[in-house]
Amino acid sequence: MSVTTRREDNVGYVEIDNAPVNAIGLSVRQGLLDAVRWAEREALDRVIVSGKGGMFAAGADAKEFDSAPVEPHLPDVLNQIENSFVPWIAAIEGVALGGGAEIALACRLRIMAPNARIGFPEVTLGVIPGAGGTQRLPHLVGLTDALNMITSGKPMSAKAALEKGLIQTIHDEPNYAAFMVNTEELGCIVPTSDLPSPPVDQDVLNTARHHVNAKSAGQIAPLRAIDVIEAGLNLPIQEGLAVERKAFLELRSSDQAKALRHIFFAERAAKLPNDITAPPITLEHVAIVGGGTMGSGIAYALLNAGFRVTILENDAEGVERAKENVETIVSASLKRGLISEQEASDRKDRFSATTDYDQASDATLAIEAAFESMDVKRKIFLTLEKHLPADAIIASNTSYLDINELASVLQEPLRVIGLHFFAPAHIMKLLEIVRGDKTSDTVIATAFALAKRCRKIPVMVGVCDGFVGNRILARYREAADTVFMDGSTPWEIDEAMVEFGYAMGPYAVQDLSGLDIAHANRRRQDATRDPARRYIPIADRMVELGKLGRKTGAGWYRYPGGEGRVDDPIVADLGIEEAHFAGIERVEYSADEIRQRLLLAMINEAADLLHEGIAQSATDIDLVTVFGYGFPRWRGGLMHYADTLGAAEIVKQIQQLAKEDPVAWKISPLLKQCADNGTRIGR
Ligand code: 3H9
Repeated sequence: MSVTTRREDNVGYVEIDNAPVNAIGLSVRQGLLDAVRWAEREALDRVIVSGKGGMFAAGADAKEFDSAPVEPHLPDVLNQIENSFVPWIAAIEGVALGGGAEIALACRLRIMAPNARIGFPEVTLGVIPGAGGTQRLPHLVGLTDALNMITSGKPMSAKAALEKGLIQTIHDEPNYAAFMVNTEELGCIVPTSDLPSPPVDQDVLNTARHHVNAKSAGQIAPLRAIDVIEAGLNLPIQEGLAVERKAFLELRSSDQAKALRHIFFAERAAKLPNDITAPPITLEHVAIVGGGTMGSGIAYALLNAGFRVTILENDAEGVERAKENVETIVSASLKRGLISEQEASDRKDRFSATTDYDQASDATLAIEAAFESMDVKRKIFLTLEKHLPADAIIASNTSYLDINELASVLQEPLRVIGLHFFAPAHIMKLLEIVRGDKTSDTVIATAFALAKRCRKIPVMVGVCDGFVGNRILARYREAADTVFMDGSTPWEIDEAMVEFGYAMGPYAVQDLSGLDIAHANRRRQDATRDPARRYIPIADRMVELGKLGRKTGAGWYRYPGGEGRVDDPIVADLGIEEAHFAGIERVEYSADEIRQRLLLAMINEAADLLHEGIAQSATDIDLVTVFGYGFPRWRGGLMHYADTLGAAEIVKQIQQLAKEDPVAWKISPLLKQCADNGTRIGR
């Protein structure tokens, strides 16, 4: 039974019981409808609806969205609840999201536990509220707040919901508070739909549209939500609901909604592979070597997850810098209201920084986050081996280097793993877990357990230069530089990729991270680079000119006075010059041609990663590209997007490009295979 009913005196208790999150699937909808009839039959004086397990309801069951809707539909069920002569009260603990929040709107009264949250995250799944959210919410909170809540998808606290008029009461025990409501007063409460609509305000609607265009460019659902909310302001409720339902059903089967559902479920399915059954070791104290930006970000991520953390540094200056870095993150989190004073001081108590490795002698995990040099990292590994327990895990945060080579310096290479965090490590959700040839299952299981505790998305990858993410990134940048040298400007390339859905193009991103890191990498790769492969020297010239990005005031763009960004004709000239030296006749690429080259280059590389077994699945590549590299989430990740093009079409286009440069555009065998067999890459 997904909904249980119980009667006490004249009060009916209806409990949604559909673990783990009380998603509102068919059986819940049917159960709620039956409960309406039951309460009326029993002539109860109220129904108190709640969710089992301290969770009201996480919304409609998104797993059902791939099939045709089945009756009873949620909007009809909620109409019945709202119009029943037995008034319903929502007693909300945990979260009331999407359809869950819509159940609450159909009730006469909404009571929330102090730490509960309520919201309409539908746009994050590419849809809009489809069971009255867009129509009833403005009646309670007004137009501006309804637009904010629905277009942002962000849930709000009980306190905010009370202030906005979304709920009437906050109580530690919502069920008890609902029981105590005076029957006569309850009878006088008007159904949400019967409250007056706020007036149409074009300024407010325009601001919302402007905001959505700036924040969620390319996404259909938030704009559609505004249209539907606007339509409802002038329509009787049932007509407004019909407009909402039509838009919801259209969006539900849209490509964007499919892509967003894919990522939603992929994120939750990122777990330890089934064939690894070894239990993880218990971690309590973690040592981090290096307290720079990356090391201190990792430290804070671990402090947040409840670990004791010691940063190990070379000298007193390094110790001070590490302390300052962590302190800065703690203060910023406190200032932003992400943690309380108590939580901030608790994090500080669990943190230390020192030059004395013996202070980490009981650490069961050490993560090296030092300078990207094999020699430096080898030395650190040997020192850690000397000071840490013999079974402690020794991990490297390297972005490119060979984990097997690093592991080989230790007596027990099975204790070595790569933990590739992304900067800023306390914010970015992706964690590439790099499995070395000898890494033990226990160590892998512990890495996945660590990721879960830190609320990161773990993706297991194999050893190669750059693993999954940075190998694709290198190919993306190479394709961009080639297009630049052969005819475009960095700003044209950036604009084309922003139009595709990236928040920033490849050149603006490099200016943020600095051009020196990629430069050092290129020098490391000089010895092994395929001499037949075309080399684009523009980035090297940028470094020679001291244009290292924002930190030097100029990179691919100029940043006069540290503010704003201006296109730099000197940079554009570098492309023209290098093309001239190489005897290349430059061409003008359209935005579509730019996108085609950059995206196909990434897809081809990603297919090679799958073919070589470095990536375990196409979905893993989707997670890496979305959560580590800014690929638009609403396109579902690189390989999900590739499947919308189809392997045969991709191969055809690459074959065309290969006529210009057969080395750079060597088709991945996997793509060829999928094209020949007519199969999806994401399978
Ligand atoms: C909607 O409501 C449309 C309506 O307006 C109109 C209808 C007509 N469906 O996240 P977790 C699963 S659209 C199906 O790890 P947490 C999830 O896959 C919906 N399954 O837990 C996972 O499964 P597994 C609007 C769902 O504690 C398990 O539950 N609602 C759904 O970290 C645990 O999930 C949303 O967008 C779902 N809706 O976080 C809310 N939700 O164990 C989406 C979760 O097999 N959900 N699952 O891996 C969330 O934000 C989080 O899950 C929540 C819990 C905060 C609730």
